[in-house]
Amino acid sequence: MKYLALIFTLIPLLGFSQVLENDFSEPYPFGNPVIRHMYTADAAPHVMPDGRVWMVTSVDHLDGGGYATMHRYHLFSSANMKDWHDHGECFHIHQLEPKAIDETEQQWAAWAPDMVYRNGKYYLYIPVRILYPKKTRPNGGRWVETHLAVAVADKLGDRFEVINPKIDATRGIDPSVFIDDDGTPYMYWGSHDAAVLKENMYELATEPVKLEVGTDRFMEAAWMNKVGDEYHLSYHTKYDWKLGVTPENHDDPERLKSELWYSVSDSPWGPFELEGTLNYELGVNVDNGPHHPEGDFVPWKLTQSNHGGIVEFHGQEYLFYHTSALSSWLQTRFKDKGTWTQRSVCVDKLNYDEEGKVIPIQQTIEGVEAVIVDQPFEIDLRQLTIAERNGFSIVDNKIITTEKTSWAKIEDVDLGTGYYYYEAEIYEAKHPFKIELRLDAPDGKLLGTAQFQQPANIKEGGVMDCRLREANGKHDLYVLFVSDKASNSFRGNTSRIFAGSPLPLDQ
Ligand code: FUB
Repeated sequence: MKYLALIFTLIPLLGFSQVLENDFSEPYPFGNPVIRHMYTADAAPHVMPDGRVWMVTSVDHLDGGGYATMHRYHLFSSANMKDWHDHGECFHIHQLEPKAIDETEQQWAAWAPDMVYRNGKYYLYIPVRILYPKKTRPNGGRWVETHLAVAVADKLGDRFEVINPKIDATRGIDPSVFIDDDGTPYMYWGSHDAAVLKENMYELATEPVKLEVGTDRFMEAAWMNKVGDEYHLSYHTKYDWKLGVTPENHDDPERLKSELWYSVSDSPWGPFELEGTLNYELGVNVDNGPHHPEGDFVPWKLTQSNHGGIVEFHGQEYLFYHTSALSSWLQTRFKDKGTWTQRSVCVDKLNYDEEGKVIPIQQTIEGVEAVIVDQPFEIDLRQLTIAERNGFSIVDNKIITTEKTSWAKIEDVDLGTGYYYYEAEIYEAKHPFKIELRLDAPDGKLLGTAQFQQPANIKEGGVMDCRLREANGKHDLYVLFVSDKASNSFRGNTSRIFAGSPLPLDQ
């Protein structure tokens, strides 16, 4: 904790150090980083209901200036992981505090965000970092305050509007939100803190807890990735930032390096056990990478701020991280390392060995190849025949259950290389219920859970939807209706699995 506080107090001083001119006259010649017209960092990637991969990123100032000058977020999307469209600024720190930058003695910044979709809305999680330049700590360092805020948008591309300027009981940075297969939304942040979010997605439903992560090297940037039934928590390690990297100490095993590690548990609450490295120090082993004139390492090596986000897209996982490759190119044509806070988002593949352990990613300068998805956008489940059913009947288009868990089996559904969402439109329901989607048996693998819980919605009807995880291949699909009451009834219309292929930008 002391260590982290020290970093927070020193980073601003270090970050101000370098302001170099950017020369865009010669285009950056490689595929990584993926955004090359501005500086981006801290990417949070997710497949959204349009089937595209979206990422929200921090923005590092074009003229440098350091961590205190991170004031806004941009949104980008891709249909193939390779070509990215800039949807523009989606949030500015002025939306939280109009005087945030110029008129107060405090300097407000927005650091590594996350963004999730839930029941028709998009939620943006913002770590607010306030620096008090004139208020010093007893040790001479500057006073820093951090907390989390939430903003919401009805559609991606719209500006997010603040819905909660400060989530109670949050202190720390780098929020990441993970919705489990049973529909529970967890938030991870700070120094391995975790809590469940309320259904409204902008308040905590539980007290924060400190997770056991199996190492004292955890520093920041928690990210949850569920792999099969295992919960993989990845994070940036504490490192020896004073030492820096030189040609001499470059490979020294004793040097504490800035890496991404991950710890594993069978529960989202842990305890987690350290399992291994996900991303080596930035710039290590880059195939075909340009070399620094002074040594056997790439000139864009960063000695800190290794920040990761993971997304699965049609059968392949990808790690999003950032490097200073672009600033190194724009400022010195790869003759020097680029700047700490002029970072750029890179994408490379994340693979596993035969035992299911992560193989540390191969950082590349070429980037990944384009993914071509050739399958329908949606599967309309109402058009498919129910091969078998249990515990419900259909009368006048109304589903009437006689058991707390009833189900319909639909045979041989082709989920192709992946479908990412399920949605049902409900007109009326007698009692709250949820819909689970499972593979191959009523108690088979759970893909996702859509909840229809709020009494107000029960009278009015509405849409229930959920994200599906690992919905691919050809399977018998089981649609389960689960309620506390055996005798329930509801009437609906749409029942579809969708986001199977990315929509073009204009739809
Ligand atoms: O980008 C600002 C901070 O640097 C993030 O919050 C950290 O994870 C590190 O990337």
